[in-house]
Amino acid sequence: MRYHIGDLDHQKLRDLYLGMLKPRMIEEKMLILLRQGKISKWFSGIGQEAISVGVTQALKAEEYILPMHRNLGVFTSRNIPLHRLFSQWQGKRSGFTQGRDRSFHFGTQEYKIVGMISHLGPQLGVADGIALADLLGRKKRVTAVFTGEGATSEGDFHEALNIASVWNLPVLFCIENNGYGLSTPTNEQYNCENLADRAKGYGMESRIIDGNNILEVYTKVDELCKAMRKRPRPMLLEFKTFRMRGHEEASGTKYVPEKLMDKWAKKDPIANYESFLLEENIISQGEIEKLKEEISEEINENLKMAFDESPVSFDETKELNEVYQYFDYQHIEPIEELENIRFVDAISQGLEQSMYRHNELIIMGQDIADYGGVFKITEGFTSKFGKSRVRNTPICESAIVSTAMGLSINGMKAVVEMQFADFVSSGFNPIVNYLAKVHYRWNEKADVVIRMPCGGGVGAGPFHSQTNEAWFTKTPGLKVVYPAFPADAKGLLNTAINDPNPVLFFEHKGLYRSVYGDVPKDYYTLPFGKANLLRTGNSITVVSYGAGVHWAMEVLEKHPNIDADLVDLRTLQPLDMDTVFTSVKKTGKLIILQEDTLFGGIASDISAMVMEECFQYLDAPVKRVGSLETPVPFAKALEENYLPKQRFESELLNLYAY
Ligand SMILES: Cc1ncc(C[n+]2csc(CCOP(=O)(O)OP(=O)(O)O)c2C)c(N)n1
Ligand SMILES: [Mg+2]
Repeated sequence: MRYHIGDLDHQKLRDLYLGMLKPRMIEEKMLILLRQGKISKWFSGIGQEAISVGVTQALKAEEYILPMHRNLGVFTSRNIPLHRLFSQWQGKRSGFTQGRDRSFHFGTQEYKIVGMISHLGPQLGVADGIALADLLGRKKRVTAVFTGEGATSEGDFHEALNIASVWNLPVLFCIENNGYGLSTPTNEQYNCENLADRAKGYGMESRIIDGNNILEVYTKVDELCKAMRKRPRPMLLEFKTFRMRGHEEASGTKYVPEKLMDKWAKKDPIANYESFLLEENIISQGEIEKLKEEISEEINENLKMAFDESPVSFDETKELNEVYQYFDYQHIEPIEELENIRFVDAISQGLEQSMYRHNELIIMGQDIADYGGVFKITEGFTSKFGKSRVRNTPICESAIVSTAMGLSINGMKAVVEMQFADFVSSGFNPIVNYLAKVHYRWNEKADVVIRMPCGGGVGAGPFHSQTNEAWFTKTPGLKVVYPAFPADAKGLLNTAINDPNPVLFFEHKGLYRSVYGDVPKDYYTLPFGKANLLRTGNSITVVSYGAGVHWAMEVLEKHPNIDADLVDLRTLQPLDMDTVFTSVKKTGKLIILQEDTLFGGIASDISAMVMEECFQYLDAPVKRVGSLETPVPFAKALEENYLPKQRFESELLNLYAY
């Protein structure tokens, strides 16, 4: 291996050596503990230390770094106290996730490290968001993110690189090409010579770097970071290296040809560099021994601290309370001045007033800038807030949701407009796995609202009509809002934007231009988790939300003899069951109307909870009414019969007569 010292001084040369030695020695210790059954899974970075250490040392302490599962050297280079790492791996409280997640699946704002989720790819988009926040804040910073060569096959990789290039984000995309993704060799993973070559297709620069040569890694990355801080732009780096151990320790390396192992063993980044330093008299054998002793002592002391810490104990209230970030709701009472506007205008107004209120709020979505979005909700926004805050995105829902997550990590707020709620499936993974779980895992907020123009009755067929709230009410960590009236839509959207937790905000397209209401002109908020009793009666309780509320009102108006309580839920998570229980205890009968297909929807859970809480008050079985168990059809005759409006009328009459 050839080393070029360039203008690095002896101290730096020694720092780089020490930087690699530490994670190697920790790993060697961990492998022993693993065999003794004292820690769980282990992903080895042995042989790849030069990349983690070289890149981290080239970054400034205030620059974010997003490592993967083989980057122990990132954590040690940021000087995290080792006992905290050890506690993390043992699932103890002084780790970073209080026993809630394992290995390197955590982040820490204190050390500006944002760890991975298992799904690999979303990391890349999160880096985009962090870099975007730095860019908008005119901070001359770089964000570095890691990926293996295997994960470059995920769509997230393509999406994140494309966004970074289109938006000129200073992200250092670091591919560690270590020959395998689990057991899959590179020739079964991709069919190009170098992954770095892909940069050309995204319109960005790239470099191929010998990932086993610490001086090459450090000097090249350092030089690139300096250039990117001056002139922000993304960079794709392909580090050629090799995975010297199994994917994780239990899975072995039988499938790796021995010759390949031998070839790469000769390129060990630490052994080679150590010989070089000795030859050049930059370090002496004695100093090396002393360093090793010191590290060994540090490891043992810190291990003792971690082992001495008692295992986590279960506290149900604590677990439940920490799924969401605490939100100190500030009620801002609407001022009397009202205007009669459409549902769509109310949303637009809320969004606009929130943009004035929160300078750190960014809106992203397809065609939302000058075009104003397909529903024209952001029409005119670019002239008021500029294109850097009202951002057109490429068609890439997954990486945009991840970008929103990154903005939040770096101190901003984001609203993402799904062009249609149906398309959220392309951004599903980061919503349910990243945004939803991040607070519970490592106490980080996901200050993101996802706007979801949804719903049927508009003759738009299976892919532009769904109301898919049940995909999200199922997932702890998300809040789900579903207003039925303009005034609620505005007040709840304002609250959603204030709330630091991830909110799915459903807007029924059918209501956009058909429903008018008196809406306070100025800014105001409405609380989550408070249903609205729209009309009162003693004989039957009707519960619904969204367009269903309007269908229920229509049917009830047609049958003035039915004296019903009508409950508009307004938010589905949190869900105001108290209002439902109180009503059912009074009326003794409950019918729940939801637009979505019936099975597995929120109506089923409301029904179950009412059975559990109010059984002795019920005079009839709880009735659920929803759409037919088919995709949403296009033709009028089919869609009319798919939707539950007509069935609701007959079921209401049946239950009333029961
Ligand atoms: C979406 C998803 N698919 C599959 C896996 C299982 N898995 C975890 S790591 C891995 C291999 C990753 O290979 P690579 O990106 O090259 O990283 P390396 O492990 O080599 O560092 C696989 C298949 C996963 N965690 N997430
Ligand atoms: Mg790999």
